[in-house]
Amino acid sequence: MLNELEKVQSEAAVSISQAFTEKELSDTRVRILGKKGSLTQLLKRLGTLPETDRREIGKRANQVKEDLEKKIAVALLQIQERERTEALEREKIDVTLPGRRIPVGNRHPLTQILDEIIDIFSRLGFEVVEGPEVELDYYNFEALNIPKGHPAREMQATFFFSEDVVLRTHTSPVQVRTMEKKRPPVRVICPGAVYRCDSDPTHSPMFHQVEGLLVDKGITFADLKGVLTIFVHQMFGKETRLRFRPSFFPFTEPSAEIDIECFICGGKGCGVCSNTGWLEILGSGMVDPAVYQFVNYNPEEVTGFAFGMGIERIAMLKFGINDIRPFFTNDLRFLKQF
Ligand code: 2U9
Repeated sequence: MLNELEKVQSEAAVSISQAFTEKELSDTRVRILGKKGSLTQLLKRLGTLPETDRREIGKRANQVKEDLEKKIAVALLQIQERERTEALEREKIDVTLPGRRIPVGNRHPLTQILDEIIDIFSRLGFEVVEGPEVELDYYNFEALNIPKGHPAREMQATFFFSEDVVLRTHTSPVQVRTMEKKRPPVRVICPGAVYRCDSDPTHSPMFHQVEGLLVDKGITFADLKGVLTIFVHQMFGKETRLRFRPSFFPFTEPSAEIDIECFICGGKGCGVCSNTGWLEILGSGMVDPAVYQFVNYNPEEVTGFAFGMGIERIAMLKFGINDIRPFFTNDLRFLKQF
């Protein structure tokens, strides 16, 4: 039995030294000292030995047990120490490495132009108001003095949902809705997407407008000229020459379009300005009294002016782009240039 004890001890010592992980060591411990472990089996047989042998072999067996328990404890400490060192090595951070560059995006060129327009009119006391893109024929046409059969309806190739429901062709319905809700003074700008069945290099079936409306007691064409001159000078530079050219819109009377001197040719005439020397950038006019009837404003008490512009057109002029489509195709090579 002493021989068997020596054999268990030496085999167990080898197994303990070979255990690489805590799990392997714990399995080894069970194989030696567990209920059915090699040493436990031997110890159970001690009772069958004669009295004299039992004491001597029992003493030896206890020494072996203590020795193996100590070896297991030491091995455990070594495994834990090695695993800690390995983890530290694995998780080492080189704080001297340069950081990873985070790509910085930029605002869409149309958003940049819109933000600039909003800033200018905010400083002049205008408030931003938005409204639905799917609109009633009433707000898009009727209340703007464009009755059924009016030629202006054909000019704005409209997308219809039904006879009464359209995709708005301009943001003017937002001003009508604003006037329905609020008594004068009204001083709003209305940005948003609008839709017209039109598509070529300079027209997209969806584009963006900013329209504005100012209604109060005693507003005259001089206010229109003053406000829109300030806008043009802040948007295109205070040296920019501009002119008010008579025009016609069903919802304004009188009406005027605003041109700026062509900054490509300096007014001499070129391809961009179709040899006129001027670039059209805004439409405007005094609100037609007929429009006030629809919103229960009294044209004897209040007057006002309105204006409208295409954001894509302003962006194309400011950035020198001759094609509207890249604004909507999400090509980063285009968008990153602005
Ligand atoms: C109300 C009364 C009047 C809005 C106006 C224009 C002139 C205009 C065009 C510019 C280029 C549209 O994008 S574009 O094709 N707009 O010229 N818009 S006055 O007049 C209004 C609006 C609402 C109640």
